[in-house]
Amino acid sequence: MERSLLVNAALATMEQGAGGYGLIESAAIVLRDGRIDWAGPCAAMPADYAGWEARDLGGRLVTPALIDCHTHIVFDGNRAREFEMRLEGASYEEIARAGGGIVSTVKATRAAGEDELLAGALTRADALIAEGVSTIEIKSGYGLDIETELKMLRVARRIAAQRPVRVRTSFLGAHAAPPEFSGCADAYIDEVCIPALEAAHEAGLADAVDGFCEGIAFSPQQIARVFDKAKALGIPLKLHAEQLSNLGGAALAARYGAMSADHLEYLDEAGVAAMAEAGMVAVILPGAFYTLRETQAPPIAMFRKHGVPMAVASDCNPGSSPLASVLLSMNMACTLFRMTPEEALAGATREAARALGLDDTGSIEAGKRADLCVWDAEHPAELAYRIGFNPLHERIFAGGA
Ligand code: DI6
Ligand code: FE
Repeated sequence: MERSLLVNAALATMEQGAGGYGLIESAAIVLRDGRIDWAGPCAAMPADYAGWEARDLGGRLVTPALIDCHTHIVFDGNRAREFEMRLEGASYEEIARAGGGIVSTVKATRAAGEDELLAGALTRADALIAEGVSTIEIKSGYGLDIETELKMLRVARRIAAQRPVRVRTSFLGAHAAPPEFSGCADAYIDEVCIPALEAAHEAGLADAVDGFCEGIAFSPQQIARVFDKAKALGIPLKLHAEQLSNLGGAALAARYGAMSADHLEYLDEAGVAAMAEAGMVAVILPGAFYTLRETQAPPIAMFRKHGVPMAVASDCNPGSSPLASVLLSMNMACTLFRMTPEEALAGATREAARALGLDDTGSIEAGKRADLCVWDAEHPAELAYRIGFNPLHERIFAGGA
């Protein structure tokens, strides 16, 4: 039996309903076989644990480990030239329509060997792990042919075999129409996307299905066809929606019972209400908003009003969010969108877990996985407040180092 007793910690349990951060001063946490056995004030610790050897955390802050619930970290190449073009005045959409954007990453990703792709993805996974991330959601969507979509998902799975981190995959075949299907998005959905989804499911490579519902990508009708197939296969859904315009993507996702809709800058109140009704999570991605110098912020006040939980993630990708930091995403969510540091931390822990359909992580509670961060910080607001500092003292993954 693997067990440990951590004492003299300041906990931010982030437990639902505990109120705020769920702060517990002078706390102890008992870890057993990769799970949290007990957490609470040292003074209230059950006598059964009293004989255990204790490790003193010196009063440090302990939170649930961070969860990055929206990334595209498996890709090859980079898009620095597009960054320059945008600075010279071109828009993200113009670059995409001229054959740059997602399609340029598709070319590089198709050409890369599996080991090469893995090596690149590991550098980004390592950056996330170094700041306390325990679970990373990773999307396909830079293959856009059956073989390369599967290759990306296999690489995503290999990350979890090579590093102490949990990976959840999302099949994102409906990310863009590849050049060979330019102007024939419907044929791409039928001939590539749906067969690739079936193959990914067959190989156990798709924990969820995602899509990009946008003028430069797919219409709600096209996304609905992918969702129909995913539903038939019993795979949970997510959707990139209302990032650059309002096509009713979030409402479509709500009708299909999706776990989350992501981005959402252009969402209106009817869409927020539809998400609330369906019990969805709004995944807030400030890295893309910042990189594209967008001006319309997602409707944070309306999410609060309608009780839609908000997650925060990096959207790490080579085009719209070349950002491998959840801490900076949290800071941006506060500074750019006026989320509170408490919402930002909940968004990168409890609500991120919810956006992935995981009920065994994201808060410090008996029975949850022992995925924790020990920070050189006194108060949890410090995590969103600093820029470019990494206060992580120690990451505990499944009870171990
Ligand atoms: N929205 C995004 O922000 C990323 N994908 C998406 O659907 C961007 C992908 C890229 O530009 O490579
Ligand atoms: Fe994305």
